[in-house]
Amino acid sequence: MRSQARSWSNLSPHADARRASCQGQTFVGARRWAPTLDSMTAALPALSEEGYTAVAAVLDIEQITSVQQALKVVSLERAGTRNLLDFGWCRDLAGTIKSHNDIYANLPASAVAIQCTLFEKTEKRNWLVAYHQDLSVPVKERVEHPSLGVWSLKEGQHYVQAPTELLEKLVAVRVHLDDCGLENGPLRLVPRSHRQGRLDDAATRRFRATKGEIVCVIAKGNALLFRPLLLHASSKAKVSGQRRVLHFLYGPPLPGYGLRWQHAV
Ligand SMILES: O=C(O)CCC(=O)C(=O)O
Repeated sequence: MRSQARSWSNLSPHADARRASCQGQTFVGARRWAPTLDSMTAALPALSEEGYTAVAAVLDIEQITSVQQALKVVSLERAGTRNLLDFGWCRDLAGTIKSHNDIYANLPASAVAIQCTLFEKTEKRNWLVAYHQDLSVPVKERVEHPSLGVWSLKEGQHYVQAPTELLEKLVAVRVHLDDCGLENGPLRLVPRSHRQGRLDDAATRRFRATKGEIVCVIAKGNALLFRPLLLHASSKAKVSGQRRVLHFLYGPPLPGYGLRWQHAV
C-alpha cells in the first residue's frame, strides 16, 4: 500500500495509476466505517490484485456535454439501459475510452467493447442493488454448450451466464457523467473478491464480513475500472441530483464456447 497522495496532474500516465491505497474512512452505517476510494487522489489499487482501480480525466467537459446531449433520446428502463452500443456515438466513445493511456494500460491490446449500460440514479429514479457479481454477458444468439449456464432475454438481447474462465477476462470501465460523492449511492466493492470464482450467498456474506468494503467516490469525467467477478453493490442516493454512469464492458474479441458477441467494438 502507498500512503503518499498526490494530485492527478502529477501522475505519470502509466504504472503509478495502478497502485494501491485506501484514501479515507467513510461512515456507512451503525458503527461501521469503510475505506473510501477517491478518484481525485493518486494512490490507487492495482486492478489485477485488488480487482479495481480508478483513472482520472477520461472525458473532458465538452465530451461529457456531448454524451449528455446524446442521452436525451435514450429511453430508460428502471435503473438504466444496457444497449448503448447500438448507437454510433457510443461505439466511437468505446474506442476513445480504450485509447486513454491509463485505461489502455489496464486492458489487453485486443480487448473490444461488448456492452455499454447507462446507470442513472436520481431522486425520482432511486434504487439500490445488493452485493453480487456480474455473471451474464450479452451475445448474438443462443447456442448449446455444456459450459454455458442460465440464459435470459433483457431489452431484446440474449444474455448467458458465462464460465468463470471467460468472466475473468472481462474488465468493466465505469465513466462518471456526474460527480459521485458519498451521498449519491456510490458503488461499494469487496477488494480481492474477484479471485474467488463464483460466490454463493453464504460465501458473499462471509467474504464481505471478513474483507470489508471500499466506497468509490468518483468525480465527473473520471472512471472506475473493475473486474465483473468483484463483489459490488450500491445504496440509494441520500441527496437530490443525478448519478449517471456509462458502464462499458471490455472483453476478448472472441468469447469462445461457440458464442458470438452482440457487439465487438
Ligand atoms: O451502478 C450501480 O450502482 C450498480 C451497478 C451494478 O450493479 C452492476 O454493474 O452490476
